[in-house]
Amino acid sequence: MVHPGAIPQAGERLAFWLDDGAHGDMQWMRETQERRASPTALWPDARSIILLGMNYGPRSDPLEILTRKSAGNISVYARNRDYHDVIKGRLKLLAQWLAANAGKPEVKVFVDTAPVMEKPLAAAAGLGWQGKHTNLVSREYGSWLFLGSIFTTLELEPDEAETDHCGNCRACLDICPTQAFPAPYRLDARRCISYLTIEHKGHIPREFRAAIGNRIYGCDDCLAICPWNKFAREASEAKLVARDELQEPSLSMLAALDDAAFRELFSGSPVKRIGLQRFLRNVLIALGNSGDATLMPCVHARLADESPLVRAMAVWAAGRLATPGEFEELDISFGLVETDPDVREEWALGALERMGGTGALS
Ligand code: B12
Ligand code: SF4
Ligand code: SF4
Repeated sequence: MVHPGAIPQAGERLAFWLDDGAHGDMQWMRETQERRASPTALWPDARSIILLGMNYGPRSDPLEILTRKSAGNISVYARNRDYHDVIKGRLKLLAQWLAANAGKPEVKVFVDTAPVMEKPLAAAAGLGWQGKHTNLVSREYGSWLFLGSIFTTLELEPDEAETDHCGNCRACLDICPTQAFPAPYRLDARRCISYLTIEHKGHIPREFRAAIGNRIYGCDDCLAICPWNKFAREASEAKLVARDELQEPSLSMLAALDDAAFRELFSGSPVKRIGLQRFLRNVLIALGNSGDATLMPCVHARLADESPLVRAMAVWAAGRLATPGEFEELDISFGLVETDPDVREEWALGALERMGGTGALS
């Protein structure tokens, strides 16, 4: 529990982050800046904020799947139901109890559904501390807590803030595949695989594609490497335990999904929110990184996809998997008739790379 004024530094830090452009094309972060920076601006009548964490600890080490290159790695938080739905239900029950038992105060519940800085608030409420990877780390659950909050007009006694237990450790900073941390406690979202594969709607810049490996939705590396996970426990809420078919799905199965099959497979999961085209973009990057030439037919089948976003990554993947001469033949069949400028550029850069050039034009 904290009072609304408990995070005086957060607004300034948010402004620094936004002014630096670290939010990339998440324009909604800028649009909600004032309310996000201050819980009082969000709801002037709020007197107390109750912070809650929900454990979603994985069954096995998420870093292991990264070595199985013909499978897609979906980040732990998205392997079953959307946490917004799961947690909101729980928070509402608690809020109802509060309303009925504490003199009918006004209550509002949020799980990343309003502009609330959940991490610094949770740290101020003693749930954990913001680690150098910027997420909240708990001494009891490691990195694996979802956060939510209940705002109320009720005056409650505040808890003590948790202190920083990172010490000299920098494991999360060093493991990041795309060097997304310009400094400890600061994340440049534009370089983060979570942002690139989930939030970013356009083509993924060439410089990050190889580093993405088989991460097709989000990334857990900085969370998974944290030594405090030795205290982590497996999620007890069944809706947050990985569904078998999303634990290690084969890239060939995923690349063949049509819209209906995509919606069915990811029904209730946060993955559904990015839509089939962005999802296939990510799967094709993973195929290109698989080093498995037997997967070339999956890539071939997407070279004539109706979406330029998908076609572009099919070309990139073909450039990485095709046998000598094969890419050049495909270029004659598909590249010469391509009309989209971005996809044409992928053909040109792919050809250049295969000739030993850098392909560093974009
Ligand atoms: C935008 C966003 C993203 C963006 C940007 C992430 C970021 N670090 O800002 C992207 C898309 C990259 C992202 C990725 C992920 N996200 Co996210 N995301 C959010 C969201 C909506 C807002 C976060 C925010 O306010 N960012 C703005 C920056 C400025 O705030 P900040 O990160 O707190 O920055 C602080 C530090 O920089 C610190 N600081 C700055 N300088 C200094 C100096 C010192 C010395 C110190 C101590 C601190 C410090 O002060 C800042 C203010 O507190 C929250 C939900 C919410 N409403 O809070 C979820 C949330 C943070 N995400 C979450 C999760 C699970 C993830 C992923 C793990 C998902 C995944 N597996 O792919 C990754 C983790 C990547 C990472 N290392 O952060 C959870 C984190 C839970 C937790 N235990 O902390 C949240 C809270 C959602 C939830 N309700 O559970 N996310
Ligand atoms: S989520 Fe992945 S890419 Fe993003 S900061 Fe962490 S390790 Fe780096
Ligand atoms: S990995 Fe190390 S530096 Fe990073 S959050 Fe965990 S304890 Fe802190």
